Amino acid sequence: MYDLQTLQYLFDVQGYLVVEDVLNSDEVAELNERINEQDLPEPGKVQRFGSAPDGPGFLQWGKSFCSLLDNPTIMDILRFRLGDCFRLDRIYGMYMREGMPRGGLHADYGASSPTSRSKHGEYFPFKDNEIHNGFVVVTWNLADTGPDYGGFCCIPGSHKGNYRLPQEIAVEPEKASCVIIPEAPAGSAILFSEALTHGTAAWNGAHQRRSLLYKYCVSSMAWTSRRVAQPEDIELTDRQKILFRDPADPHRHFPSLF
Ligand SMILES: O=C(O)CCC(=O)C(=O)O
Ligand SMILES: [Fe+2]
Repeated sequence: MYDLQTLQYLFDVQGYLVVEDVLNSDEVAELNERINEQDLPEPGKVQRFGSAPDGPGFLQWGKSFCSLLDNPTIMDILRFRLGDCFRLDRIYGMYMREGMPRGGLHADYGASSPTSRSKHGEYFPFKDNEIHNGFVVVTWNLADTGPDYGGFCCIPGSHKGNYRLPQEIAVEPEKASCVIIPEAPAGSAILFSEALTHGTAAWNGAHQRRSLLYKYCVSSMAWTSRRVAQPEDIELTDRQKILFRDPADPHRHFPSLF
């Protein structure tokens, strides 16, 4: 794995980052086993599972899901994006079977966002060598994803873009060479800024896509008015509990995670 400085550089210029081998094969198998136990409907009409809010979502399915909340490798990377104080805003799992179609390209902030009023190219304030960029998603891949299969796709660098996504790319992203599907094997985590133009590519793998998405934001922000609940009967660490707090000003009303 690259050192933190290099990861910071790559995350900044690309708007996303793939960190491989964060989980070993036993850890991936354990998470998959817990998901198998849920007897979820076949992916098809539904593409999401274990969402929260409301409730604790898939965090209730076992301690291994809670350990991902503050995985040490990922926490260090999140820290340089979100500062010392950030919260968990929402979670969900994504599963797909062969032949499932793509979703639309979108971004929640910046030029292509339908709602954000943040100035184009300015959602990404860089101050004192830190990027306090609002929302970062950590996607844990429990099955191989990449150009051969599908899964997460994005336009690298688009988080700094000043223009809206052109219609001809939005309509046929699979034909646009600027839209990439990063190689992200089982056990890897994809981190991306919600300001990045991204989406879900059609799934062509014979195996099921399985990813767990954890969405974090700076402590003073919130996406929804509802909160992810702590799981019952699973012991969380003090640090993990901080992630469930209500939005508040960093440091003054929200403690540091570090
Ligand atoms: O991983 C994917 O398929 C994309 C998920 C997505 O659009 C999101 O998390 O906002
Ligand atoms: Fe998205």
